[in-house]
Amino acid sequence: QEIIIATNNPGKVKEFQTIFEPKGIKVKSLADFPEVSEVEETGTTFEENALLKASALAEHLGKTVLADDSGLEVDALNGEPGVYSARYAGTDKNDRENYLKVLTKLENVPDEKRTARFVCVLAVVQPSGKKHTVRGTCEGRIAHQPIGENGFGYDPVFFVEEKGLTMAQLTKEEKSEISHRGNAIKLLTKQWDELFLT
Ligand code: ITT
Repeated sequence: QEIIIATNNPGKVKEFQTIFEPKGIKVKSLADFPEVSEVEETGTTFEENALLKASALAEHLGKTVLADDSGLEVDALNGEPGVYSARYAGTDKNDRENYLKVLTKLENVPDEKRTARFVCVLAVVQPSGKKHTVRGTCEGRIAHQPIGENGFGYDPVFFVEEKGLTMAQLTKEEKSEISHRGNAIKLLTKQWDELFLT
């Protein structure tokens, strides 16, 4: 069994592997299909972008494909960086530059106003054109400085209340249990048989 995920992000691939490989499901990503060119994420919602990415690859391969569009919503920044999370500090910038931009913008914001959430929308598109999306979230707060080495993206500055640690201090397994991506996968798994085997 295998699952094809329309992503170029190695951090996401690792997390999908953490969840699917123990179940004997092999995870393939865009790295396995170098002939496929990148899709422009022109949508204004996570749903739109996830569907854009999944549809393009499903059409190309003639197989059922999953895509993940995700990001960080900071309440004090009116939901920014949102769908622009991957390129918040600019298209040529890295994860660290992106989260430092968030920290700078929140410099004088007190703890109780630093609430935020990670959002992950998973889209499944079948060759028949049948489509479905699910949305998983994870609530937290923006830390005052980066802590931790694990994960990717904004994990070092995302403080998870119930653990008393940042996302980047959790192991892959601990993160998957509580993360937006883990929650979205749980939802999708629950609905899978009814959606795609009928
Ligand atoms: P693909 O489109 O190829 O999947 P991408 O990195 O461009 O890769 P997105 O457009 O969905 O993907 O952007 C997601 C960004 O949101 C990602 O680059 C991180 O900055 C952030 N993000 C998403 N999930 C995250 C997580 O679990 N931990 C930390 N940051 C995350």
